[in-house]
Amino acid sequence: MALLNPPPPPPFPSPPSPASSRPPPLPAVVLPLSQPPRTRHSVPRASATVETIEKTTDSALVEKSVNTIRFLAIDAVEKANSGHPGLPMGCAPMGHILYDEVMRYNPKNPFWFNRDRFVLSAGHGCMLQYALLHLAGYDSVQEEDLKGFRQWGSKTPGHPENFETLGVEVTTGPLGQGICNAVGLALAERHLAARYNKPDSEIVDHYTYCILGDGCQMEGISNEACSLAGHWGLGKLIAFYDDNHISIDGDTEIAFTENVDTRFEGLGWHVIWVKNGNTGYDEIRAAIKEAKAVKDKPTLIKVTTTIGYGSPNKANSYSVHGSALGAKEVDATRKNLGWPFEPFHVPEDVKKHWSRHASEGAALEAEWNAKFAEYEKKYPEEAAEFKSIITGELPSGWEKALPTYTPESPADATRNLSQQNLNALAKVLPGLLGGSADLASSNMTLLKMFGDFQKNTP
Ligand SMILES: Cc1ncc(C[n+]2csc(CCOP(=O)(O)OP(=O)(O)O)c2C)c(N)n1
Ligand SMILES: [Mg+2]
Repeated sequence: MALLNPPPPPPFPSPPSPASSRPPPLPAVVLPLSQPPRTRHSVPRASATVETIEKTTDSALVEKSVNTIRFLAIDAVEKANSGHPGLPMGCAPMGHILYDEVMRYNPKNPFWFNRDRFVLSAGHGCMLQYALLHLAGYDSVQEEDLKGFRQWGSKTPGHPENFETLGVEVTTGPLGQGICNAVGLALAERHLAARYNKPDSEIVDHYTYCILGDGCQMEGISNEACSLAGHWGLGKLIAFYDDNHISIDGDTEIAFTENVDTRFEGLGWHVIWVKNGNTGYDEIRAAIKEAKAVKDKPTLIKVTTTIGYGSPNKANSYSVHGSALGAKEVDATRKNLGWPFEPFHVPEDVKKHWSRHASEGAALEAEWNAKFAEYEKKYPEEAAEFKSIITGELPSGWEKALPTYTPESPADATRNLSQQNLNALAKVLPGLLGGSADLASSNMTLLKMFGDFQKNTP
Protein backbone atom coordinates (compact mmCIF):
# COMPACT_ATOMS: atom_id res chain seq x y z
CA MET A 1 0.00 0.00 0.00
CA ALA A 2 1.25 3.49 -0.80
CA LEU A 3 2.49 5.32 2.26
CA LEU A 4 2.61 9.02 1.53
CA ASN A 5 4.21 9.92 4.84
CA PRO A 6 6.09 6.80 5.78
CA PRO A 7 7.36 6.23 9.30
CA PRO A 8 11.11 6.16 9.95
CA PRO A 9 12.87 3.40 8.06
CA PRO A 10 12.82 -0.04 9.60
CA PRO A 11 16.17 -1.78 10.01
CA PHE A 12 17.15 -3.36 6.72
CA PRO A 13 16.88 -7.09 6.46
CA SER A 14 20.09 -9.05 6.90
CA PRO A 15 22.41 -9.08 3.88
CA PRO A 16 21.15 -11.22 1.03
CA SER A 17 22.22 -14.81 0.72
CA PRO A 18 25.10 -15.66 -1.64
CA ALA A 19 22.49 -16.77 -4.17
CA SER A 20 21.31 -13.18 -4.58
CA SER A 21 22.73 -11.36 -7.59
CA ARG A 22 23.12 -8.19 -5.56
CA PRO A 23 25.37 -6.99 -2.78
CA PRO A 24 23.80 -5.51 0.38
CA PRO A 25 21.97 -2.18 0.08
CA LEU A 26 23.68 1.16 0.38
CA PRO A 27 23.29 2.83 3.75
CA ALA A 28 20.84 5.74 3.63
CA VAL A 29 23.41 8.51 3.79
CA VAL A 30 24.08 11.28 1.32
CA LEU A 31 26.91 10.63 -1.02
CA PRO A 32 29.71 13.15 -1.36
CA LEU A 33 28.70 15.22 -4.36
CA SER A 34 32.00 14.84 -6.09
CA GLN A 35 31.93 11.05 -6.05
CA PRO A 36 29.86 8.64 -8.06
CA PRO A 37 27.38 6.48 -6.16
CA ARG A 38 28.57 3.07 -5.11
CA THR A 39 27.37 0.59 -7.63
CA ARG A 40 25.34 -2.48 -6.79
CA HIS A 41 26.05 -5.05 -9.43
CA SER A 42 29.56 -6.33 -9.51
CA VAL A 43 29.17 -8.37 -12.71
CA PRO A 44 31.39 -6.77 -15.36
CA ARG A 45 29.38 -5.96 -18.45
CA ALA A 46 30.85 -5.39 -21.86
CA SER A 47 27.95 -3.25 -22.94
CA ALA A 48 28.44 -0.99 -19.95
CA THR A 49 31.63 0.50 -21.36
CA VAL A 50 30.95 3.95 -22.64
CA GLU A 51 33.13 6.23 -24.64
CA THR A 52 33.63 9.87 -23.84
CA ILE A 53 32.26 12.36 -26.30
CA GLU A 54 32.85 16.08 -26.50
CA LYS A 55 30.73 18.24 -24.29
CA THR A 56 28.31 20.46 -26.05
CA THR A 57 27.89 22.97 -23.24
CA ASP A 58 30.07 24.44 -20.53
CA SER A 59 29.94 21.91 -17.68
CA ALA A 60 29.34 24.55 -14.99
CA LEU A 61 26.27 25.72 -16.87
CA VAL A 62 25.03 22.14 -17.23
CA GLU A 63 25.42 21.65 -13.48
CA LYS A 64 23.53 24.89 -12.88
CA SER A 65 20.74 23.84 -15.21
CA VAL A 66 20.51 20.44 -13.53
CA ASN A 67 20.29 22.12 -10.12
CA THR A 68 17.62 24.46 -11.47
CA ILE A 69 15.56 21.39 -12.36
CA ARG A 70 16.18 19.90 -8.91
CA PHE A 71 15.15 23.06 -7.08
CA LEU A 72 12.08 23.74 -9.22
CA ALA A 73 10.94 20.27 -8.18
CA ILE A 74 11.92 20.74 -4.53
CA ASP A 75 10.23 24.16 -4.33
CA ALA A 76 7.01 23.08 -6.07
CA VAL A 77 6.62 20.02 -3.84
CA GLU A 78 7.44 22.13 -0.79
CA LYS A 79 4.84 24.76 -1.70
CA ALA A 80 2.18 22.11 -2.32
CA ASN A 81 3.36 20.21 0.73
CA SER A 82 2.83 17.09 -1.32
CA GLY A 83 4.47 15.34 -4.24
CA HIS A 84 7.59 13.39 -5.10
CA PRO A 85 10.88 15.32 -5.02
CA GLY A 86 13.22 12.31 -4.93
CA LEU A 87 12.98 11.18 -8.54
CA PRO A 88 13.43 14.63 -10.12
CA MET A 89 16.47 15.27 -7.90
CA GLY A 90 18.04 11.98 -9.01
CA CYS A 91 16.98 12.08 -12.66
CA ALA A 92 17.70 15.76 -13.32
CA PRO A 93 20.98 15.00 -15.19
CA MET A 94 19.39 12.58 -17.65
CA GLY A 95 16.38 14.88 -17.97
CA HIS A 96 18.60 17.84 -18.76
CA ILE A 97 20.59 15.94 -21.37
CA LEU A 98 17.45 14.63 -23.03
CA TYR A 99 15.53 17.90 -23.28
CA ASP A 100 18.47 20.22 -23.75
CA GLU A 101 20.89 18.23 -25.87
CA VAL A 102 19.22 15.27 -27.48
CA MET A 103 15.53 15.57 -28.19
CA ARG A 104 14.13 17.29 -31.25
CA TYR A 105 10.93 19.18 -30.53
CA ASN A 106 9.26 22.52 -31.03
CA PRO A 107 8.05 23.94 -27.70
CA LYS A 108 5.73 26.33 -29.51
CA ASN A 109 4.00 23.49 -31.31
CA PRO A 110 3.74 20.41 -29.09
CA PHE A 111 1.85 18.66 -31.90
CA TRP A 112 4.56 18.89 -34.57
CA PHE A 113 4.38 15.42 -36.02
CA ASN A 114 8.03 14.47 -36.30
CA ARG A 115 8.99 15.45 -32.73
CA ASP A 116 10.78 12.99 -30.51
CA ARG A 117 8.43 11.52 -27.92
CA PHE A 118 9.10 11.41 -24.19
CA VAL A 119 7.15 9.34 -21.67
CA LEU A 120 7.69 9.60 -17.93
CA SER A 121 6.59 6.12 -16.98
CA ALA A 122 7.42 6.85 -13.34
CA GLY A 123 4.66 9.46 -13.42
CA HIS A 124 4.92 10.33 -9.72
CA GLY A 125 8.17 12.14 -10.58
CA CYS A 126 6.24 14.57 -12.81
CA MET A 127 7.91 17.67 -11.39
CA LEU A 128 10.90 16.53 -13.45
CA GLN A 129 8.82 16.78 -16.61
CA TYR A 130 7.14 20.06 -15.63
CA ALA A 131 10.52 21.65 -14.86
CA LEU A 132 11.87 20.47 -18.22
CA LEU A 133 8.83 21.69 -20.16
CA HIS A 134 9.11 25.02 -18.35
CA LEU A 135 12.80 25.46 -19.19
CA ALA A 136 12.28 24.28 -22.76
CA GLY A 137 9.76 27.06 -23.33
CA TYR A 138 6.43 25.24 -23.50
CA ASP A 139 3.69 27.81 -22.86
CA SER A 140 1.75 25.18 -20.93
CA VAL A 141 4.09 25.31 -17.92
CA GLN A 142 4.74 28.87 -16.77
CA GLU A 143 6.21 29.89 -13.43
CA GLU A 144 2.71 30.26 -11.95
CA ASP A 145 1.90 26.72 -13.10
CA LEU A 146 4.91 25.43 -11.19
CA LYS A 147 3.72 27.39 -8.18
CA GLY A 148 0.28 25.81 -8.62
CA PHE A 149 1.61 22.26 -8.62
CA ARG A 150 -1.03 19.78 -7.43
CA GLN A 151 -3.66 22.51 -6.92
CA TRP A 152 -7.23 22.13 -8.11
CA GLY A 153 -7.60 23.17 -11.74
CA SER A 154 -3.86 23.69 -12.29
CA LYS A 155 -1.97 22.64 -15.42
CA THR A 156 0.43 20.71 -13.22
CA PRO A 157 -1.46 17.79 -11.72
CA GLY A 158 0.17 15.32 -9.33
CA HIS A 159 0.77 12.87 -12.15
CA PRO A 160 1.17 13.85 -15.81
CA GLU A 161 -2.05 14.18 -17.84
CA ASN A 162 -1.74 14.56 -21.60
CA PHE A 163 -5.10 16.31 -21.81
CA GLU A 164 -4.11 18.91 -19.21
CA THR A 165 -0.55 19.86 -20.03
CA LEU A 166 0.55 20.35 -23.62
CA GLY A 167 3.89 18.66 -24.10
CA VAL A 168 2.97 15.68 -21.97
CA GLU A 169 2.56 12.86 -24.49
CA VAL A 170 1.07 10.23 -22.27
CA THR A 171 -0.89 10.24 -19.01
CA THR A 172 1.09 8.22 -16.48
CA GLY A 173 1.00 7.27 -12.83
CA PRO A 174 -0.08 3.64 -12.81
CA LEU A 175 3.41 2.17 -12.79
CA GLY A 176 4.45 0.16 -15.82
CA GLN A 177 1.92 1.48 -18.28
CA GLY A 178 4.02 4.44 -19.44
CA ILE A 179 6.74 2.19 -20.81
CA CYS A 180 3.99 0.17 -22.55
CA ASN A 181 2.72 3.35 -24.20
CA ALA A 182 6.30 4.18 -25.18
CA VAL A 183 6.50 0.81 -26.92
CA GLY A 184 3.29 1.72 -28.74
CA LEU A 185 4.67 5.09 -29.82
CA ALA A 186 7.85 3.45 -31.12
CA LEU A 187 5.78 0.83 -32.91
CA ALA A 188 3.72 3.56 -34.60
CA GLU A 189 6.89 5.34 -35.72
CA ARG A 190 8.32 2.15 -37.18
CA HIS A 191 5.10 1.29 -39.00
CA LEU A 192 4.56 4.76 -40.45
CA ALA A 193 8.21 4.99 -41.47
CA ALA A 194 8.04 1.66 -43.27
CA ARG A 195 4.80 2.60 -44.96
CA TYR A 196 5.41 6.17 -46.03
CA ASN A 197 9.14 6.93 -46.16
CA LYS A 198 10.64 6.93 -49.65
CA PRO A 199 14.27 6.47 -50.59
CA ASP A 200 14.39 10.16 -51.46
CA SER A 201 12.28 11.45 -48.55
CA GLU A 202 12.12 10.33 -44.94
CA ILE A 203 9.13 12.08 -43.47
CA VAL A 204 8.86 9.79 -40.43
CA ASP A 205 12.01 9.72 -38.34
CA HIS A 206 11.86 10.23 -34.61
CA TYR A 207 12.83 8.56 -31.35
CA THR A 208 10.78 7.57 -28.33
CA TYR A 209 12.44 8.12 -24.95
CA CYS A 210 11.12 6.91 -21.64
CA ILE A 211 12.16 7.10 -18.00
CA LEU A 212 10.96 4.23 -15.87
CA GLY A 213 11.76 3.37 -12.29
CA ASP A 214 11.99 0.36 -10.03
CA GLY A 215 8.20 0.38 -9.64
CA CYS A 216 7.66 0.16 -13.42
CA GLN A 217 10.12 -2.70 -13.59
CA MET A 218 8.23 -4.55 -10.86
CA GLU A 219 4.97 -4.37 -12.80
CA GLY A 220 4.42 -7.43 -15.01
CA ILE A 221 2.83 -5.42 -17.80
CA SER A 222 6.11 -3.64 -18.53
CA ASN A 223 7.77 -6.98 -19.20
CA GLU A 224 5.04 -7.99 -21.64
CA ALA A 225 5.35 -4.79 -23.67
CA CYS A 226 9.16 -4.84 -23.53
CA SER A 227 9.11 -8.43 -24.76
CA LEU A 228 7.17 -7.26 -27.82
CA ALA A 229 9.53 -4.31 -28.30
CA GLY A 230 12.48 -6.74 -28.32
CA HIS A 231 10.67 -9.10 -30.68
CA TRP A 232 9.93 -6.26 -33.05
CA GLY A 233 13.45 -4.84 -32.76
CA LEU A 234 12.23 -1.28 -32.11
CA GLY A 235 15.62 0.38 -32.47
CA LYS A 236 14.32 3.90 -31.94
CA LEU A 237 13.01 3.15 -28.47
CA ILE A 238 15.45 4.23 -25.76
CA ALA A 239 14.38 3.67 -22.16
CA PHE A 240 16.21 4.97 -19.10
CA TYR A 241 15.84 2.84 -16.01
CA ASP A 242 16.25 5.01 -12.91
CA ASP A 243 18.12 2.44 -10.88
CA ASN A 244 18.01 4.10 -7.46
CA HIS A 245 17.17 1.03 -5.39
CA ILE A 246 14.44 2.85 -3.50
CA SER A 247 10.67 2.68 -3.84
CA ILE A 248 7.85 3.68 -1.49
CA ASP A 249 8.42 1.28 1.34
CA GLY A 250 12.20 1.28 1.46
CA ASP A 251 15.13 -0.34 -0.31
CA THR A 252 14.23 -2.57 -3.24
CA GLU A 253 16.10 -5.35 -1.38
CA ILE A 254 12.78 -5.92 0.36
CA ALA A 255 11.09 -7.30 -2.74
CA PHE A 256 12.97 -6.69 -5.98
CA THR A 257 16.36 -8.30 -6.42
CA GLU A 258 16.18 -9.68 -9.95
CA ASN A 259 18.86 -8.81 -12.47
CA VAL A 260 17.07 -6.37 -14.74
CA ASP A 261 20.02 -6.19 -17.15
CA THR A 262 20.05 -9.86 -18.00
CA ARG A 263 16.26 -9.96 -18.17
CA PHE A 264 16.27 -7.20 -20.79
CA GLU A 265 19.07 -8.88 -22.69
CA GLY A 266 16.88 -11.96 -22.73
CA LEU A 267 14.04 -9.86 -24.11
CA GLY A 268 16.26 -8.87 -27.02
CA TRP A 269 17.20 -5.38 -25.86
CA HIS A 270 20.59 -3.73 -25.99
CA VAL A 271 21.55 -2.90 -22.40
CA ILE A 272 23.93 -0.21 -21.20
CA TRP A 273 24.78 0.59 -17.63
CA VAL A 274 25.60 4.16 -16.64
CA LYS A 275 27.13 3.71 -13.23
CA ASN A 276 27.08 7.35 -12.19
CA GLY A 277 23.81 8.94 -13.14
CA ASN A 278 24.27 11.74 -10.58
CA THR A 279 27.21 13.54 -12.13
CA GLY A 280 28.30 11.34 -15.03
CA TYR A 281 27.02 13.59 -17.79
CA ASP A 282 29.44 12.25 -20.37
CA GLU A 283 28.53 8.69 -19.47
CA ILE A 284 24.87 9.50 -20.08
CA ARG A 285 25.67 11.25 -23.37
CA ALA A 286 27.81 8.37 -24.56
CA ALA A 287 25.14 5.84 -23.63
CA ILE A 288 22.59 7.69 -25.75
CA LYS A 289 25.05 7.81 -28.64
CA GLU A 290 25.62 4.08 -28.32
CA ALA A 291 21.88 3.41 -28.09
CA LYS A 292 21.24 5.35 -31.28
CA ALA A 293 23.91 3.37 -33.09
CA VAL A 294 22.05 0.13 -32.34
CA LYS A 295 19.37 0.19 -34.99
CA ASP A 296 17.82 -3.25 -34.67
CA LYS A 297 17.12 -3.44 -30.93
CA PRO A 298 15.52 -1.18 -28.35
CA THR A 299 17.95 0.01 -25.68
CA LEU A 300 17.63 0.02 -21.92
CA ILE A 301 20.04 2.45 -20.30
CA LYS A 302 20.21 1.50 -16.66
CA VAL A 303 21.21 4.69 -14.91
CA THR A 304 22.28 4.25 -11.30
CA THR A 305 21.21 7.35 -9.42
CA THR A 306 20.64 8.50 -5.86
CA ILE A 307 17.04 9.34 -5.07
CA GLY A 308 16.86 12.83 -3.55
CA TYR A 309 20.42 13.57 -4.66
CA GLY A 310 21.78 16.58 -2.81
CA SER A 311 19.63 16.33 0.30
CA PRO A 312 22.11 15.76 3.15
CA ASN A 313 19.78 13.83 5.42
CA LYS A 314 17.18 12.31 3.10
CA ALA A 315 19.00 11.28 -0.09
CA ASN A 316 19.07 7.56 -0.78
CA SER A 317 16.12 6.90 1.50
CA TYR A 318 12.44 6.37 0.96
CA SER A 319 11.62 9.44 2.99
CA VAL A 320 12.35 11.51 -0.11
CA HIS A 321 10.25 9.38 -2.48
CA GLY A 322 6.86 10.96 -1.86
CA SER A 323 6.97 13.76 0.70
CA ALA A 324 8.13 17.35 0.78
CA LEU A 325 11.64 17.69 2.17
CA GLY A 326 10.53 20.14 4.88
CA ALA A 327 11.86 23.68 5.32
CA LYS A 328 14.93 22.63 7.32
CA GLU A 329 16.01 20.02 4.81
CA VAL A 330 15.31 22.33 1.87
CA ASP A 331 17.71 24.85 3.46
CA ALA A 332 20.27 22.14 4.07
CA THR A 333 19.96 20.98 0.45
CA ARG A 334 20.36 24.56 -0.80
CA LYS A 335 23.58 24.82 1.20
CA ASN A 336 24.79 21.39 0.15
CA LEU A 337 24.31 22.07 -3.56
CA GLY A 338 25.41 25.70 -3.30
CA TRP A 339 22.06 27.15 -4.39
CA PRO A 340 21.65 30.67 -3.02
CA PHE A 341 18.49 31.51 -4.96
CA GLU A 342 14.97 32.06 -3.71
CA PRO A 343 12.30 29.43 -4.50
CA PHE A 344 11.34 28.96 -8.18
CA HIS A 345 14.24 31.09 -9.41
CA VAL A 346 15.69 30.25 -12.81
CA PRO A 347 19.11 31.91 -13.14
CA GLU A 348 19.46 34.24 -16.14
CA ASP A 349 22.25 32.24 -17.81
CA VAL A 350 20.21 29.04 -17.52
CA LYS A 351 17.16 30.81 -18.94
CA LYS A 352 19.21 32.23 -21.79
CA HIS A 353 20.79 28.87 -22.54
CA TRP A 354 17.41 27.14 -22.83
CA SER A 355 15.77 29.98 -24.75
CA ARG A 356 17.29 28.78 -28.02
CA HIS A 357 14.87 25.83 -28.14
CA ALA A 358 12.05 28.05 -29.38
CA SER A 359 13.94 29.13 -32.50
CA GLU A 360 15.69 25.78 -32.98
CA GLY A 361 12.39 23.94 -32.65
CA ALA A 362 10.65 26.27 -35.09
CA ALA A 363 13.49 25.71 -37.57
CA LEU A 364 13.23 21.93 -37.20
CA GLU A 365 9.52 22.08 -37.85
CA ALA A 366 9.91 24.43 -40.83
CA GLU A 367 12.52 22.11 -42.32
CA TRP A 368 10.17 19.16 -41.92
CA ASN A 369 7.24 21.10 -43.37
CA ALA A 370 9.30 21.89 -46.47
CA LYS A 371 10.26 18.24 -46.77
CA PHE A 372 6.64 17.21 -46.45
CA ALA A 373 5.54 19.75 -49.08
CA GLU A 374 8.03 18.20 -51.53
CA TYR A 375 6.79 14.74 -50.60
CA GLU A 376 3.21 15.79 -51.17
CA LYS A 377 4.07 16.98 -54.67
CA LYS A 378 5.82 13.76 -55.58
CA TYR A 379 3.57 11.33 -53.75
CA PRO A 380 0.11 12.92 -53.45
CA GLU A 381 -1.78 9.72 -52.67
CA GLU A 382 0.58 8.60 -49.93
CA ALA A 383 0.63 12.13 -48.51
CA ALA A 384 -3.17 12.25 -48.34
CA GLU A 385 -3.30 8.88 -46.62
CA PHE A 386 -0.56 9.85 -44.19
CA LYS A 387 -2.35 13.08 -43.32
CA SER A 388 -5.59 11.26 -42.68
CA ILE A 389 -3.75 8.94 -40.29
CA ILE A 390 -1.93 11.63 -38.33
CA THR A 391 -4.91 13.98 -38.11
CA GLY A 392 -7.44 11.24 -37.42
CA GLU A 393 -9.70 12.71 -40.09
CA LEU A 394 -11.71 10.00 -41.75
CA PRO A 395 -11.84 9.92 -45.56
CA SER A 396 -15.17 11.22 -46.82
CA GLY A 397 -17.75 8.55 -47.52
CA TRP A 398 -15.97 5.91 -45.42
CA GLU A 399 -19.26 4.77 -43.96
CA LYS A 400 -20.45 3.66 -47.41
CA ALA A 401 -18.00 0.76 -47.12
CA LEU A 402 -19.95 -0.74 -44.23
CA PRO A 403 -22.07 -3.80 -45.04
CA THR A 404 -25.81 -3.40 -44.54
CA TYR A 405 -28.09 -5.77 -42.71
CA THR A 406 -31.85 -6.14 -42.55
CA PRO A 407 -34.11 -8.06 -40.19
CA GLU A 408 -34.16 -10.75 -42.85
CA SER A 409 -30.37 -11.18 -42.87
CA PRO A 410 -29.36 -14.58 -41.57
CA ALA A 411 -28.49 -14.82 -37.91
CA ASP A 412 -24.78 -14.86 -37.19
CA ALA A 413 -22.47 -14.57 -34.20
CA THR A 414 -21.64 -10.98 -33.29
CA ARG A 415 -17.91 -11.71 -33.63
CA ASN A 416 -18.47 -12.81 -37.24
CA LEU A 417 -20.44 -9.66 -37.98
CA SER A 418 -17.68 -7.68 -36.32
CA GLN A 419 -15.14 -9.31 -38.61
CA GLN A 420 -17.18 -8.41 -41.71
CA ASN A 421 -17.31 -4.80 -40.58
CA LEU A 422 -13.67 -4.56 -39.54
CA ASN A 423 -12.52 -5.96 -42.86
CA ALA A 424 -14.79 -3.65 -44.80
CA LEU A 425 -13.48 -0.66 -42.85
CA ALA A 426 -9.86 -1.73 -43.24
CA LYS A 427 -10.22 -1.15 -46.99
CA VAL A 428 -11.15 2.50 -46.56
CA LEU A 429 -9.50 3.57 -43.28
CA PRO A 430 -5.75 3.65 -43.81
CA GLY A 431 -5.02 4.00 -40.09
CA LEU A 432 -6.96 0.98 -38.96
CA LEU A 433 -4.65 -1.49 -37.27
CA GLY A 434 -5.63 -4.32 -35.03
CA GLY A 435 -4.30 -6.58 -32.39
CA SER A 436 -5.46 -9.57 -30.48
CA ALA A 437 -4.09 -11.46 -27.50
CA ASP A 438 -3.28 -14.61 -29.50
CA LEU A 439 -6.99 -14.94 -30.07
CA ALA A 440 -7.76 -13.65 -33.56
CA SER A 441 -9.04 -16.98 -34.82
CA SER A 442 -11.55 -16.96 -32.01
CA ASN A 443 -12.55 -13.32 -31.63
CA MET A 444 -12.40 -12.83 -35.41
CA THR A 445 -10.37 -9.63 -35.38
CA LEU A 446 -8.00 -10.60 -38.18
CA LEU A 447 -7.75 -8.06 -40.96
CA LYS A 448 -7.44 -10.55 -43.77
CA MET A 449 -5.92 -8.24 -46.33
CA PHE A 450 -2.84 -7.47 -44.20
CA GLY A 451 -0.03 -9.51 -42.75
CA ASP A 452 1.32 -9.24 -39.23
CA PHE A 453 3.50 -6.41 -37.98
CA GLN A 454 6.89 -8.09 -37.65
CA LYS A 455 10.50 -6.98 -37.37
CA ASN A 456 11.04 -7.46 -41.10
CA THR A 457 7.52 -6.52 -42.20
CA PRO A 458 6.77 -3.44 -40.14
C1 LIG B 1 0.50 -0.06 -10.74
C2 LIG B 1 0.87 0.76 -9.54
N1 LIG B 1 1.10 0.16 -8.36
C3 LIG B 1 1.45 0.89 -7.28
C4 LIG B 1 1.56 2.25 -7.37
C5 LIG B 1 1.90 3.08 -6.14
N2 LIG B 1 3.26 3.62 -6.25
C6 LIG B 1 3.48 4.88 -6.66
S1 LIG B 1 5.11 5.25 -6.73
C7 LIG B 1 5.54 3.71 -6.17
C8 LIG B 1 6.96 3.32 -5.96
C9 LIG B 1 7.72 3.51 -7.18
O1 LIG B 1 9.06 3.25 -6.95
P1 LIG B 1 10.11 3.77 -8.01
O2 LIG B 1 9.59 3.56 -9.36
O3 LIG B 1 11.39 3.13 -7.66
O4 LIG B 1 10.15 5.33 -7.76
P2 LIG B 1 11.16 6.14 -6.82
O5 LIG B 1 10.85 5.78 -5.41
O6 LIG B 1 12.53 5.70 -7.20
O7 LIG B 1 10.85 7.55 -7.14
C10 LIG B 1 4.41 2.93 -5.96
C11 LIG B 1 4.45 1.54 -5.48
C12 LIG B 1 1.30 2.85 -8.62
N3 LIG B 1 1.42 4.16 -8.84
N4 LIG B 1 0.98 2.07 -9.69
MG1 LIG C 1 13.26 3.73 -7.31
